Amino acid sequence: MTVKTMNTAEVKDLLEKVAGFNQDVGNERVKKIVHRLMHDIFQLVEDFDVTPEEFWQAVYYVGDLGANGEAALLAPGLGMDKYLDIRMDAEDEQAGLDGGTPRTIEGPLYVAGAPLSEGFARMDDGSDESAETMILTGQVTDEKGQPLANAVVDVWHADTKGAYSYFDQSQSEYNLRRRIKTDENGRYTARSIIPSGYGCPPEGSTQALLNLLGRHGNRPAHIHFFISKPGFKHLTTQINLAGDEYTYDDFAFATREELVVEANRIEDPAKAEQFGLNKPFT
Ligand code: MBD
Ligand code: FE
Repeated sequence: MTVKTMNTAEVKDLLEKVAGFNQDVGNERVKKIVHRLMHDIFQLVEDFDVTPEEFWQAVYYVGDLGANGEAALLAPGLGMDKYLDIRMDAEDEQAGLDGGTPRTIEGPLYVAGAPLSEGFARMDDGSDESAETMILTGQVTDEKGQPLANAVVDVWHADTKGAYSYFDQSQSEYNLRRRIKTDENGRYTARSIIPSGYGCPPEGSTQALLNLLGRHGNRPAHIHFFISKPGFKHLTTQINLAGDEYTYDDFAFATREELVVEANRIEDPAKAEQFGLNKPFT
């Protein structure tokens, strides 16, 4: 028994007033976008016969989502971050900017201002004795493959419980977050611990909606990177560790084939030492 009200003069007039079309102040782009947004929400109410109870449930859901700080967590779960990435890829392709390490989403757990060092950093504070040591090393190059010295590699990742410092108050400040400047060969090395995958808070708003969609809220073990150098395009990316149950089933849709890496276990202590195992904390 759907009633049709969307295209009545009364609703059209309401939408125009809501978006401030009859005011000659304000921001034109915001007005147009809010007009379209409210139009589409009203249309959805009409098309799905959304009841007032369902409507208010949705409004309170958004309130709760904000109150528990999960707006930027639901966004990747609903594919929004990945969608923007797909758009940026298409833009790059159009501009002829192909090749190199592909981008993927930033996620909601970056913290600016991590300790900065040159060439090498130890990222973990040493407090987790059960953790397995991880050596991360790489080279930053320009689009022609020429090494880039003094690029900043900003790395962040979770601990063995899948938790990130700052958001997890039990970790020390900037634990598992570092900025490393590449050396004269464009190289950087970090000593850290192997992270576990992230899972959405089980009692949170994001997981509540995912449950209704029949979806899990897990990410595979991963390591985030920003790569930057003045005069060059900023790269936001991650690597995903191969062999994780969620490597190809990420709730945030961030995995890309080229970003899946096998970790090699180094058993020989002499070989491990080459990677700076006994260097001091930086
Ligand atoms: C994460 O650690 C993350 O990287 C993303 C994209 C979403 C939630 C948690
Ligand atoms: Fe993450």
